Amino acid sequence: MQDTVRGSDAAPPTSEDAGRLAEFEARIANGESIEPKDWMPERYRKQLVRMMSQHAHSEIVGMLPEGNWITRAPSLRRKMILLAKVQDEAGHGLYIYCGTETLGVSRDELVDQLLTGKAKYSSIFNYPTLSYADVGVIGWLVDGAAIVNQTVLAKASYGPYARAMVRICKEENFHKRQGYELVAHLANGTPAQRAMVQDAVNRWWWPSLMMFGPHDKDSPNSDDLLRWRVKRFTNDELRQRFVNLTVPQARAVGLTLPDPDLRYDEETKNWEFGPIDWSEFWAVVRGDGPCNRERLAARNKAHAEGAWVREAAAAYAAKHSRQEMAAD
Ligand code: FAQ
Repeated sequence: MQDTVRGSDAAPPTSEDAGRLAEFEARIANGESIEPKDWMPERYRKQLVRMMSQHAHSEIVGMLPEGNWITRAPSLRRKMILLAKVQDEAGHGLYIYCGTETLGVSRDELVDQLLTGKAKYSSIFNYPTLSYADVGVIGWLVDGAAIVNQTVLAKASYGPYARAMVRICKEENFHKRQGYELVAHLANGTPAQRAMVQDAVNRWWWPSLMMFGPHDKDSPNSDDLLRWRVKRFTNDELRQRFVNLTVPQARAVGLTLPDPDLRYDEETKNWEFGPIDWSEFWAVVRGDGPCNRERLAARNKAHAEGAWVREAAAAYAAKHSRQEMAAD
C-alpha cells in the first residue's frame, strides 16, 4: 500500500522536534510558503505525497474517458479542442508528479503504485463516456468541480504544489468553458441532441459531487490538511460551493439536475441537495466501479508500449552526460 499517514508510524517528538514544529506552524500561520528543503514534520510530508500523488494519477487516468472520443469527434474543430484538452491533462499530471518528487519520492515509485492498483485516483474517472455529450458534461461538471477545489489549493502551504495549481487552474478554465459551450450548443440543438446532453448530465451529476470526497465527519485526513493549510476549506464546504455555482448554469441552458430534493434556501443562500449514495462512492474507491479494471488495464498497456521510449530517452541522456564529462 501507499505510505501510511496514520498516527502509529510516527516517532514520538523530541524536544528539538517540538521547537521545529512550533516554528513550522508559525510560518504556516504567517502565510509563508514551505519549500522542499525546509524542515517539515514527517506527517506533513506523507500527507502531501499521498494527496499530490493521488491528484497526479487522477490527471493521467482522467485522460482516458475523454480520450475515448478523440477519433470520433463530430468535427475537426471539436477534435482539435478535445486533443488540446486531453494533452493538457497529461501536462498537469507531469507537473504534479514533479512536485511530488520534491518530497523525496521517485516518479517510478508513484507510477508503479498506480499500475499495480495500490494507489488511489479520483473516483470520477471510473465512469464510462457513452456519447459525445459526455465530453461537454465532463468539461463543465468535472473540470468545474476541479476548479472549485484547485483554486483553493493554489494557496496551499506547500510551494511546489501551490505553484503547479496556479498554472493548472488557468488551463482548467479553458476546459470548463469548452465543455459548457458544447453543452449549451447541444441543449439548444435538435430534440435528439437535447436528450443526449440531458442524459449525460443525469449520469455525471452525482459522481461529480462525490469528487469532493466523503462528508467532513468521515474525512480522516482533513484535520491534518486544514491545520497545515494544505486544504483551506472542507470537503462539504467546497461541494456546496460547486452546487451553488452550477445550478444557475444548468438553468441558463434549460437543463435539469437529477435531484428531486434540490431547492434554494433563502436563509443560508445555498442550493440544498439530496443525499449522496456513499455506498456507490466507496465501491468505486475500492476498485469496483464500472470502469476501474478497464482504466488500469489501459494504463498498464500504455506503460508497456512506452518502454522503448523510456529506454531511448535514458540512453540519450547517458550519451550526453558521457560527452559532457569527456569535454570537461
Ligand atoms: N476519489 O480524508 P479524505 C482532475 C479517499 S480533478 C477517490 O477526505 P482528503 C482534473 C481519500 O484519498 C480530480 N478517493 O481525503 C481533471 C482518502 O483515502 P486515503 C483530482 C477519494 O485527501 C478533469 C479517503 O477517501 N483532484 O483530475 C476521493 O482529505 C477532467 C478519505 O478521504 C484532486 O486530487 C475521490 N473522489 O480529501 C482531469 C485534488 N475522495 O488516501 C482530467 C486534490 C476521497 O486516506 C479530466 N485532492 N478519497 O487512503 C484533494 O483535494 C483531496 O485529496 C480530496 C480528498 C478532496 C480529493
